[in-house]
Amino acid sequence: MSNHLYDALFGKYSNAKSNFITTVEGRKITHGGFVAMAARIANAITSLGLQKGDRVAVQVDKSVEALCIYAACTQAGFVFLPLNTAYTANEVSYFVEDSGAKLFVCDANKKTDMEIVANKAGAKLETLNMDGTGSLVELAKAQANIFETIATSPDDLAAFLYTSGTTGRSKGAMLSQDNLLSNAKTLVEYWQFTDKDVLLHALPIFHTHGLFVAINVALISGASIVMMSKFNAQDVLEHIGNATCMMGVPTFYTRLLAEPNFDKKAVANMRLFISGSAPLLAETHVEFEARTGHKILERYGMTETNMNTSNPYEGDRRAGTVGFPLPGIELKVTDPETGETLATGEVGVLEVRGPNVFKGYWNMPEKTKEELREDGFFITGDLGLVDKDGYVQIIGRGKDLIISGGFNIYPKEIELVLDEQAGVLESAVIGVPHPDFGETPVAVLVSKNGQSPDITSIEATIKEELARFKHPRKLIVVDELPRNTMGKVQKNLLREKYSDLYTS
Ligand code: MCA
Ligand code: AMP
Repeated sequence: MSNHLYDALFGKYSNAKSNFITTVEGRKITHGGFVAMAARIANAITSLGLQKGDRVAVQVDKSVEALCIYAACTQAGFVFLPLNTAYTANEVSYFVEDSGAKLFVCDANKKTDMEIVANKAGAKLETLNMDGTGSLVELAKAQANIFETIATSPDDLAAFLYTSGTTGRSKGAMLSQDNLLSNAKTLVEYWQFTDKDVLLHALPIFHTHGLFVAINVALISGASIVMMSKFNAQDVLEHIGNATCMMGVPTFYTRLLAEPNFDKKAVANMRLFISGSAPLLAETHVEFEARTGHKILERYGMTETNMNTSNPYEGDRRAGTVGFPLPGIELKVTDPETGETLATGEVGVLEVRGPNVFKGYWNMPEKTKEELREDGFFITGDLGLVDKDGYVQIIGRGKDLIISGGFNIYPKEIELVLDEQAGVLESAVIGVPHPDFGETPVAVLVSKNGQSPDITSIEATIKEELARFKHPRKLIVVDELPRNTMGKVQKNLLREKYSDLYTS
């Protein structure tokens, strides 16, 4: 029976002895071994009563077994829902409940808290730990190495990835099998991946970049992976000699440049460095080329669309641009008020259409309608232009979003927590430049009736409610927020005022 995504990514490898993953700890997994392990996990999850279309929420550290859950979901037609490991139990609770997940897999260390989450959502709970142990793996051990692949159609859902929204409520982006497969196939060709490639994989596997871009591209091309559980510049230096390519967020590249040994000799075996998820500063491009002889290839994507544009593999990779729309993907720049298409060089909202564009937000038809036009164009909320040579430039964001080290932070989510705190009348969270993370959140608070907010207690609440990467780096108390004549908070003025808190 045919299963669009599984057949293309995993099915073709059953029994293959070729090397798929080598971890930096020295563990080796063949393609065939991986497929068999995924089949055991598919059998295990099915034995829990899950059926095609059911959601499997997963908040686990990066491991081969964690990737096998993704493969198992694909084979059995479950919808894979990976979650950032930094999310607190409060945050996770919303995702598990909202998605109606039937199974939630977490680290055994978090089991006590997560049992409450799973029970509240009516989901079954299993565990998987960083070292590959856990109740799910125990259950899988007794299962057969073969799983009868469930037939799917290209439009069947493969994954939900939650992205926060400007209203503070996260939205589950529904990605179909074909959304993922069409994009990965395009990227393999565009970036010329082959089975000779060795991808140094240091990204987390709970987001589009580390999961769908990196893993799917490797699987389609037959490239093998050197897997690190998380990015660390020293580890990259140690293993880059065996790799041919790497994908990273800009923080990876600035951290590597801070290493004196990161030079032409260290990267002699490499053919390609790709950057995305956040803007790469032109100065990083320039410094990187001077140090390594390589021009970083910058591309642009979104959770809702996978990858939209890329600088060329052969041809001029231009700093400050994200290249051209990928083959099969249309991109236009429109007037944010009227929706009219703008001329070359004019700044507006970027809209994209193609087989990569998601199916809408789970249980949010109104939100879907606001962002996904009837003619198939998705309104990205990014502001940019197409220059006379056809290169797309991202100039800014129409949406109130901060990107810190490649993780998205929606100020509204933090403001909602801050506004509830004793002594706080209102708040505004802004992103300010940061040398390591690109941007970092800073909260500006207005005190209520002259009371001074208790910063220590507010920080404790934030810690309880929000993932570490969302914590404002600084809480600043002011008398009032700047507003325009319509009463709207002028965050641009706050950004200007605090722009050099961390850079000079
Ligand atoms: C960790 N911390 C962070 C971040 N990561 N704080 C802010 N922003 C972050 N991104 C916290 C840690 O919990 C720690 O807190 C402190 O900051 C410093 O930790 P450090 O060891 O320096 O951080 P790290 O663990 O090295 O992580 C930094 C990182 C990581 C390697 C840049 O954040 C990362 O791998 N980012 C990649 C994100 C990504 O994959 N994005 C793709 C999204 P404490 O000191 O209290 O312990 S997909 C996407 O955007 C679209 C589709 C696209 O186009 O790709
Ligand atoms: P996410 O919601 O995690 O999918 O993040 C998508 C957002 O990341 C986009 O809407 C952009 O604002 C930003 N982004 C991704 N790649 C780039 C890039 N190369 N340059 C600038 N911004 C980027």
